[in-house]
Amino acid sequence: MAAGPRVLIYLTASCPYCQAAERLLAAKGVDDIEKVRVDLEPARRTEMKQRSGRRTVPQIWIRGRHVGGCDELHALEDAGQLDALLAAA
Ligand SMILES: N[C@@H](CCC(=O)N[C@@H](CS)C(=O)NCC(=O)O)C(=O)O
Repeated sequence: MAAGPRVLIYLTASCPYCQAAERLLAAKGVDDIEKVRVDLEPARRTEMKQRSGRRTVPQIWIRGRHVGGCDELHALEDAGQLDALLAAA
């Protein structure tokens, strides 16, 4: 059993890129998602920047691997790699 959630996403409530990423993950049937609301928890935005080296939301980790933002998530899907990444043990 993998430790932690399958997907970790730092996001805000009003960000369209965050909503698009969530829609893709929902379409993939992913329900094991830890969501960190950086608009509600500014300290976690700092944490997100330190962990990812990025300042934009969303920032997404799949099984502990940082994949980037919404565009990178969709690029993985377009490349046919997202399912395998989500399924990896
Ligand atoms: N290419 C990025 C775009 C993300 C993006 O622009 N997010 C906006 C909110 S919707 C943001 O974080 N803006 C704050 C900033 O640019 O500092 C992605 O695909 O995730």
